[in-house]
Amino acid sequence: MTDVNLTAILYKKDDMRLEDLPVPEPKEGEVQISMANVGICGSDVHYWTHGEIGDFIVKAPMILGHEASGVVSKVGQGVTSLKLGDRVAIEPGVPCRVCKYCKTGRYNLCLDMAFCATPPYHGNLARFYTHAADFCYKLPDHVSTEEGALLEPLSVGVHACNRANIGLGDRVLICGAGPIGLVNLITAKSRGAADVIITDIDEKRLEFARQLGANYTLKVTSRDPRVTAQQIEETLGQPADKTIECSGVASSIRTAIFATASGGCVVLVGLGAADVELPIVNAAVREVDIRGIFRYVNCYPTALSMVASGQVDVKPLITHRFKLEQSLDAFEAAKRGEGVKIMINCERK
Ligand code: 572
Ligand code: ZN
Repeated sequence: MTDVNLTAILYKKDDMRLEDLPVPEPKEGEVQISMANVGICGSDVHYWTHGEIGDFIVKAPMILGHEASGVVSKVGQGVTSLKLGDRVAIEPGVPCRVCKYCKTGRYNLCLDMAFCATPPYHGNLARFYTHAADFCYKLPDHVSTEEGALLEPLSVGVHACNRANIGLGDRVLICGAGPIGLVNLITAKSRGAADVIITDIDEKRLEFARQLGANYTLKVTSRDPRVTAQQIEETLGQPADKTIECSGVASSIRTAIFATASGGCVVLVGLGAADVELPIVNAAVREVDIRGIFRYVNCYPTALSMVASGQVDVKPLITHRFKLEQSLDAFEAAKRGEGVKIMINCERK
């Protein structure tokens, strides 16, 4: 196969193909990017294995990938912020810029957001891709393109910790030690959390979390959320000030509420069943706020500063590396639940 713009396209459920597509040309305000690294997200795997997430259904072939970085290879008309050869991290969601959410700075809530690899919008797991220049962030020389790709999941951690208002001295509970639990762990620690306890049902994931700086870990064994909450309180010496729930599992969300101190906050990051029974009166009468997040907003600059300053090290999150040509193997490994972050390198040889 000729390979000018080798691209990973999802045709339908269980049908991802590598094909050579035309090289896209940057429109006004856009840059063309020679892709460097793309991390695999749970949603990429889910679209591949199920063909849909909630109301978002793959009805036409869709290019996968949204945790990405690359090198500017062409500059569209009117772009002055970037030049040929700039290494950039790509913020994958481009909003409408004119609605009330965009105009008040909460562009993540924009109803017209074009988000990479969310139907009907293409992602960037390819050799070449075009993107709005103002949603590309130039990487300093000492920040790698792998770190640039990791700014995407890190931004989810930054937004969740912003929503929980995590700060100096906080005792934080993180439920779930998958990639998103881990970026929240890193972010909470860097914001000065005194103690972070992280829970999971998988001991290997907890060991990984300890290596990344978790003060305490708890392997969840009880089916009773009150029992698990009691174990968390005993470990921390008191209930958690703030909790970030990253599993989306109903029993874990219940645990999150019971384990959070009165006046505290639970941020729901993980998404599972659409309807979940919760101890809502317990939360209400103890003034435990329950907040959601939708991706992130204004977080890329913060995530980049955190990495560029050396305050956080995201590189240990990468456990597997594949070339673009090996994308199917990479997705198979992700489907098997191997490792933490699987990174695909899109550079030619
Ligand atoms: O990296 C951003 C991100 N956001 C995810 C999932 C994976 N990666 N979200 C969960 C799913 N929702 S959604 O609204 N949707 C499929 C568009 O259910 C978006 C946020
Ligand atoms: Zn994602």
